[in-house]
Amino acid sequence: MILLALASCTTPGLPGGAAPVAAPVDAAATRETRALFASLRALAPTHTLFGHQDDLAYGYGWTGEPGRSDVKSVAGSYPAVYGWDVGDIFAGGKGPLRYDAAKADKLRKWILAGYRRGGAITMSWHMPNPVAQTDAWDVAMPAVAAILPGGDHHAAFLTELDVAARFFRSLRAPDGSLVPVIFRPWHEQTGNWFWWGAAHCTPAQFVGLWRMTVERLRRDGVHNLLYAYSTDVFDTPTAYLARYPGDDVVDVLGFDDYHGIESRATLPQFEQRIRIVVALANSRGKIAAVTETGLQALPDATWWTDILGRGLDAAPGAAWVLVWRNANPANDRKEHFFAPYPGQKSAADFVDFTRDPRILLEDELPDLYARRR
Ligand code: BMA
Repeated sequence: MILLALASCTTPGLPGGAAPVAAPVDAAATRETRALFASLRALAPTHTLFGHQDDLAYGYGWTGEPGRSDVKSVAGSYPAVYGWDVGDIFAGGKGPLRYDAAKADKLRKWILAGYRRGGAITMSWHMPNPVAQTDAWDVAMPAVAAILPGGDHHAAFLTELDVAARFFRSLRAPDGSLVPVIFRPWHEQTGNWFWWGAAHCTPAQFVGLWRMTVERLRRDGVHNLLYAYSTDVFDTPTAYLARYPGDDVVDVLGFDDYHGIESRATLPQFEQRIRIVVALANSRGKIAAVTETGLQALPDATWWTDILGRGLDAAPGAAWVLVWRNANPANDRKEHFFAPYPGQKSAADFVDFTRDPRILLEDELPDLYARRR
């Protein structure tokens, strides 16, 4: 049983400066959202929550089976963090974003299920290129300038944010509380594969995009979000912060890293990055996290303890680590999975990894939302 001393959640003073305020950036954040922020800050020095993208929706060899989860099938518990994508409230296919009530309803149910069991929810957004109306990877058509104030697509873009806002506001649990969501928009912006990536807008435009997003969601009455800044790989604190939108609009300092975590040979890169992010987060009163990682198809039987566990050890302080989704090869990409399934060669090592007292699955979580207080 882990007891959280939420009151002691302050940060040591910065040398020569004032201690950063450790609270969500949204002064009107809901009670549960504030509690989640405080809980993750309190846990992070000693515990890392384990997360998995799309965990409840499908897995290796199955789709849409209520209650099923590859993480649970292997390790006996659901993950502590559930990753989802805002894109899943829209109909698939090219063209303008079309809200799909049935898809949104499914997603809402999975989100509520995880929240009711005590898990944390994080959402990325692979938003299709809003000018080309294609997909998030369409970098041929410049889009950021067009959606900023004064751009041709500004008004249409705000309307799309409003749809996301309505979805966030609809995440109401039976106890009346709104599910806090760690929102991770415009992720991997240090890379060039998304239309919001480094080669496709200036740092000032990126910061403008971020701030416009936060302001619009607030204007829309959304107060159940923590905002996660989530780069791809980087080498220095300066590179990490190159497009940082500001301490007043970011709660979580995260990074996505599929490269440094590949093997013993690359691990020093991951270790360097986690040290940088944990130090920056602590000095700013923020939460540090490994917002995406994984080894596709897990060909290394001891990857969990030998590589990921070792990497996390380099700098204790990541509040969570999330691995990417387990595509069902029957109807999706082949061998595109990042958590083991029963019988997979790294399954036993995954169990060892999750048994480490520092790594938390859902059944080991304290009350993240201060429900009993
Ligand atoms: C990628 C892959 C794709 C997927 C996308 C958004 O990394 O997993 O198959 O469509 O993320 O979820």
